[in-house]
Amino acid sequence: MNAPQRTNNLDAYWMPFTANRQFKSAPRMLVGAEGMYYRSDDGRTILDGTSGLWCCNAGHNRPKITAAIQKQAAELDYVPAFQMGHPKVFELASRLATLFPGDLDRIFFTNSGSESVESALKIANAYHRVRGEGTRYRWIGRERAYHGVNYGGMSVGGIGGNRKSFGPLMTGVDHLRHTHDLARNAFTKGLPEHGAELADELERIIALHDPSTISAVIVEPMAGSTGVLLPPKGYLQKLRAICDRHGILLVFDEVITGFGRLGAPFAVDAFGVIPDMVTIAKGLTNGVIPMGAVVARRGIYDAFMAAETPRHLPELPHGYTYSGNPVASAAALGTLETYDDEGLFERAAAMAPVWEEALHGLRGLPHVIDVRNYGLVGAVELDPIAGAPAQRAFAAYLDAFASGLLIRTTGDIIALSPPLIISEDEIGRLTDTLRAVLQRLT
Ligand code: PXG
Ligand code: PLP
Repeated sequence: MNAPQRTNNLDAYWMPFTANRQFKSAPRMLVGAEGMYYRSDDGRTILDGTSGLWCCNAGHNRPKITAAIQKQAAELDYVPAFQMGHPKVFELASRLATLFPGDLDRIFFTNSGSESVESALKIANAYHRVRGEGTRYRWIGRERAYHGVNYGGMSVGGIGGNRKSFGPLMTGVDHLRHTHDLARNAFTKGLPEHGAELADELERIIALHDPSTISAVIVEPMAGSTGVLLPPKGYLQKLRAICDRHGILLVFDEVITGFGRLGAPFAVDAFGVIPDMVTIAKGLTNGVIPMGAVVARRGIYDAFMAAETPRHLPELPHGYTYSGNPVASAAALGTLETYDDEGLFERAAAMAPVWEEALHGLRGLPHVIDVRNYGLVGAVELDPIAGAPAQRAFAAYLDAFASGLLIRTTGDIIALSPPLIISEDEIGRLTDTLRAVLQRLT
C-alpha cells in the first residue's frame, strides 16, 4: 500500500516556467484579487504591474465577466466543437470581426496563444495548398520571438533557452534578426528611430529559399515576452511590402499586444499595418477562462470554401475539443463588453503619456541601461551581473513582491503591463515602489 498522501503538499504540482525548487522553498501564494490588486496568503495587498501574465487587461474579478460565466455554466455547459454550434460563439466571432480593420473578419477559435500560433501556421500552409501553391511551406520567424511552446511556435520562435532542450524542431524554418539595439535606441520613448533596414533582410532570406517555397512570415508586432522590443519606425511596413511582393502571408502574433495594451484595440491599429492573420488569446477573456483565436482575412477563408472538398467533409481538418467552448465564449463576450463599457482601450491611450513620464523617471538609477514604453506597456533593462544573467532582475522581482508590487522579469529585463484600469496615483505607486527596489539592488 502506498503511504497516505498529504493533501496540501507543494510537491505534486510541477509548476510551468517556474523555478520550482526556489518557489517551494519560499512560496508566493495569491488568494484573492480585485481590480488592480492581488491579495497574498499573508494578508498583503499586491499591486498588479503585469495584468497577471499580460492577460487581465480589465483588472481582476470584473462583475460582468463573472456573471457571464456563471450564467453560461448553468445554462449550457458544453457543445461539441465539431459539426455543432451554439449561439454565443457565433455572436463572439461577429463581435470580434468588427474590432479588426478591413477584411480581417473570419475567426477560428483555440484555447491559448500557443494553439493560435499552431493554427495560424497550419492555416497558412493549407491555404497555399488549396490554391494550388502547395510548394509554399516554409515559415519565417524572428530571433527573440515568443510564439508559445508547441513545436511549430517554438520553431518559429527565437528564444534559445526555450528551444535548446527539445531536439530537432520543425524543418523549413528561417529567422529574421531581432531589432533590439541599445547602442542606437536606448531610452527611446515610443517607437525606436533606428532599425527599419533590418526588415530588408527578409528579401535575402526569400531569395535564398526562393519565394515559391515560402508560406508565411510571423512576428510579434511588439516582442513582449523577450522583454518589450518595440518595432523600429517603418519596420513593419517594410515587412508588409516584401510579403506582398512575393505572395507570402504575414501573421501578427498579438497575444500580448491585443486588447488595448498599446493604447489602441490592436497593434494592427497602433502601427497601421494590416497582416493576413492575427493570433490572439490572453486579453480575449481577460485571462479568466482559457481562449484564443486566429483572425484571418476573408480571402483566406473563402479560398477553403471555394476548394473542391466534398460538401460533407471539413474544409480544414483542424480544431480543438474546446474550440469556441460556451463558457469561454460567454467570458469573452463579458470581457469585450467590459472593455467597451469602460472605454478601456481609449483609457490606455489617455494614460500612456503619464505612464511614459513615470517610467522614464527611473532613468539614471543604478544598473538601469534602458527604459522603453508604448501604450500601457514598458520595460526597464538592467545591466546583467557578469557570469550570472537574470540574477539581478530576479532579485528585483523578489524584492518588488515583498514590497507589494507584482512585476515580470525576463533575463535582466523588468517588463511592466498593468491592467488598463490603472489610475495616475497607482502609476505613481508602481514606479515609486520600483524606484526603491532598484535603489536597493546590488
Ligand atoms: N504568442 C505570444 C506573442 C505570446 O506572448 C504566446 C504566443 C503563447 O500563449 P499561451 O496562451 O499559450 O501562453 C504568448 C504568451 C512572459 C509570458 O511574461 C509571456 C507569455 C506567456 C506567459 C508568460 O514572458 N506569452
Ligand atoms: N489526445 C487524444 C487521445 C485525444 O482523443 C484528443 C482529442 O480528442 C487530443 C489528444 C486532443 O485534445 P484537444 O482537442 O483538447 O486539443
